Amino acid sequence: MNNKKAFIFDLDGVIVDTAKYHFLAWQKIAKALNINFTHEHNELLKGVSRVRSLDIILELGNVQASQEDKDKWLIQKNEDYLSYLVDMNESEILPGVFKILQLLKEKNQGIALGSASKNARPILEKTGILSYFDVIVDGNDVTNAKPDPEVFLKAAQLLNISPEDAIVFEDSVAGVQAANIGKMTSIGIGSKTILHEAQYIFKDFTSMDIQFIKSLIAK
Ligand code: B16
Ligand code: MG
Repeated sequence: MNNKKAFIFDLDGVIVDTAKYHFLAWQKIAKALNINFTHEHNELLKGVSRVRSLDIILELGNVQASQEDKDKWLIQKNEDYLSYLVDMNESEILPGVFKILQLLKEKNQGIALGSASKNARPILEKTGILSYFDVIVDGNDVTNAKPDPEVFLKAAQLLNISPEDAIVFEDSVAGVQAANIGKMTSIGIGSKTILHEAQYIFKDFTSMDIQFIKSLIAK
């Protein structure tokens, strides 16, 4: 029996905490438009594409805008977001992630990235973990956003592994739903209350033991 599985990692909120930088960049746009944008609102943007994120913020402030303005703000937001990533290095990898990546490599498992972000590659490069990934599927490669499972199905397909043998690590509700819809094993990373639809939930990777990963490989 072939025990090779596809382990698919979301990026923001799973491998690195870039949500704080997205927040700062969106907050600047919101402030300029007189929209009240809080940390709570920021939760709504997790796992959501850049374009949809702007629409959510405009809806919060009841602001109507032309496509031209929206395009301008999307560029401004991304330029500002990228400025926070300039000094990014391996210290920004979330606790426990490295250990899991190493274990999966040792066990010859398929490792993929499945992220909505269009900035995924430079983030993996800057944090020094790009070489761990056999496959990268990000916001540049998909047309349907999570909870559509396209991003994860593509990753499993590129690894040549069936969806039933894929395990997804996700911090967003939409991402957990995408994994479930794709008939994959969903592992929520974060709050039990928020991610209750996941098959397994861990606060972070430090609370996940090696035995658990080994049991997923053996299934
Ligand atoms: P970008 P993930 C998502 O990444 C973020 O959670 C979400 O907040 C962001 O809007 C989206 O990427 C797009 O990011 O502006 O870099 O293309 O969680 O799917 O890894
Ligand atoms: Mg995420």
